[in-house]
Amino acid sequence: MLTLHPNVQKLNIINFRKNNRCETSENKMEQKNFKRTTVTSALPYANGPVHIGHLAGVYVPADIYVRYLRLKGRDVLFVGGSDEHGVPVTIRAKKEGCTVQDVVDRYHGIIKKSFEDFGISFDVYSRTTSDIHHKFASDFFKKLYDDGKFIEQTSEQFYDEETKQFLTDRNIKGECPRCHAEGAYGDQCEKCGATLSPDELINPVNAINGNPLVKKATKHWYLPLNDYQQWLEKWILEDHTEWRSNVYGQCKSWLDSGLKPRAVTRDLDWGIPVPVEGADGKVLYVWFDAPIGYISNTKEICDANPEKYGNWEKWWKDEDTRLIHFIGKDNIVFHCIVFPAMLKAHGDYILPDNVPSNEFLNLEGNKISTSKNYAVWLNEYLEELPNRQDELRYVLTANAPETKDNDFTWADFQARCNNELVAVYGNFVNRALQLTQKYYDGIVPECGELTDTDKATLEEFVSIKDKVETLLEGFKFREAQKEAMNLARIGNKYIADEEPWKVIKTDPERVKTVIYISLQLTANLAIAFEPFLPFSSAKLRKMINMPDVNWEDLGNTNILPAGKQLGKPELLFSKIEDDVIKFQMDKLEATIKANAEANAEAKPVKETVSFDDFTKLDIRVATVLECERVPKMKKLLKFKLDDGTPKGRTIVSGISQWYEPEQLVGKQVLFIANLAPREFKNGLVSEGMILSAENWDGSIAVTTVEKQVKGGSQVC
Ligand code: B3M
Ligand code: ZN
Repeated sequence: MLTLHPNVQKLNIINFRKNNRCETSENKMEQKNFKRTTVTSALPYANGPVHIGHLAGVYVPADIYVRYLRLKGRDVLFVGGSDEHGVPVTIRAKKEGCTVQDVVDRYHGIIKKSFEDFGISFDVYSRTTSDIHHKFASDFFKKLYDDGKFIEQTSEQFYDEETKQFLTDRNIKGECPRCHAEGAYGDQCEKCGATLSPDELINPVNAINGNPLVKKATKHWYLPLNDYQQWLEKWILEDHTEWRSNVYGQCKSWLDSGLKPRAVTRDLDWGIPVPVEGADGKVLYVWFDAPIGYISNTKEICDANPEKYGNWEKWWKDEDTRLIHFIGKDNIVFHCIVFPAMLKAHGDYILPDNVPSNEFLNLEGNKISTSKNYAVWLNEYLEELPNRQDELRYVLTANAPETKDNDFTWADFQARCNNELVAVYGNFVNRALQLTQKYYDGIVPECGELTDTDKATLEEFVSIKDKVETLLEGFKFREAQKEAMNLARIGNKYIADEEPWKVIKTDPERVKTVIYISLQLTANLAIAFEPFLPFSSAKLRKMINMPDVNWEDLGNTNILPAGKQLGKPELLFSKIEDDVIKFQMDKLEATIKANAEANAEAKPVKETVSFDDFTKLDIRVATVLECERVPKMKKLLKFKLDDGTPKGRTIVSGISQWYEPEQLVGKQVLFIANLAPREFKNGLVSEGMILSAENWDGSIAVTTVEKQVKGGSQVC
């Protein structure tokens, strides 16, 4: 058996790491020789508090990335702020019966505090109502105007003669031309999801007061995106093939359908006045001024703190600066097409090098909605689960919607906290530190002879740095965090296998080595988790008396030298009890119920159909022979029906939330017998549809017949 002094061992292992260095981790930053990175994260509208969807989609990934760059000693500036213009804030003010300024002041404060509370480590978090921003955005527009980069166009737009106002798309409501739901907006029907223009709405009215609308001519300035089409095609489709496929795909589809001029001004009384003559009552379109907010906020912090940040221009105009935008998927077109075209038109600015955009996070299977109050609000979370920021950061990253929409559920939150943070990471660290305390008065023991298991364990964890770095540089935060947790798993398995609490009775010398190795692993965990879980890393560093984090120490097997006095051990994480989860579930259910009650009026009757059309539908009765859940498709129930044929019929229905399968066996149900079969992703085919009624609260009841009939009987 080979014996190594820890220092020799350290050298060997560092060599091992160098030799095994994975080529791909030679990151882009080094290849391109960027000197610094400007990281922006979307400016949330100050029309409500921020929720877990915001955190998961944008702010936690951006923060992980920035913390990592800082730990690597890179020059980085993290820019955020509130988006305080646009229609959403004005709608909120009308709803709350206060001024728009009141709304943005209140929510800017709440949002800023939530970000601070969750450790989102902005260098600057400002607002688009600041004087600096107003001047900056106004000057930006003026330069483009003076340089002839806009086209002026007069068009007919919807106008409310009583309030003497032109209405933006969002402020117009009417009947959806597709699904005929009432209350569709001028830009989108929330019921069927169709993207609309106000002209398509049936009976458009003012969404605020219900007034009828007329068409009236108005002049606006447009950025002719079509002029940038070719340049954008090359810059994105050829030069940025490394962008995430969701981002690249969305850009490609916009480019493929051909870009058109886009209005950059609006008729509105809230926003930045258009700085040219003849533009009274007009303001810059919110999507024109908001991204400029990234630049003006940079200017604000640099001007206030030049020793620390230098001149603002180096963060936006120097080719050696790498610009990264963190956003959600609904913002892709603005950050990849519109804003770059604005920057290009201006001419002085660098362009984003990457735009890591996430998909959406759902909540318990439903869409998160600010207007429906259906969300986990960050400010409320911290009141109800105090000091559990890292638990939420952990679960949101573990479930990050990086490549597809994902679902947050409280059951998963509890399971990940208890089975991973508490049972793996926390448990390992606690054992290592408590045993050090108990056997060695909290002093790191000497490392003795290494066994094969020791060596294998050490070798496993020296590769962690390369793995985590490669993943973080590639914006794969979910995988990167998984690697950090794997390190904890290695430690947990090691200490459980070595059982130092038993060995102490027979071979106390051996225990010193086991504890020594466990403590080095603990120190590595504190470093590896630092970008992801900053609060618990700080707590752990205090426990192991390691005030500074040196990222380069990751993978080092001799961080805490023998003889070092450690701090007092405490539990790193504590269990989430069932009552906490129940409280949250009850709260969501109460919101769903309140929304359902508010929408309880009967739905309008659909378009009349002829008797002939009606008789085309073949509705029949069947008896449920079998009913079961479908693996991996949790909304579905699979029915085997007696439909009067020898073969029977299989129908799949999305009603598992409302019935246990056994409740339905033996029941007679109505179904459509001549509906085209539908195939699900897993190959399952549904041969028709069971008819159900939707109750006022959104719950579902299957339809049945008043007395038993033969399977296959036709409804007439
Ligand atoms: N406020 C939209 C949003 O919150 C918008 C982002 C602006 S980023 C410049 O999704
Ligand atoms: Zn619709």
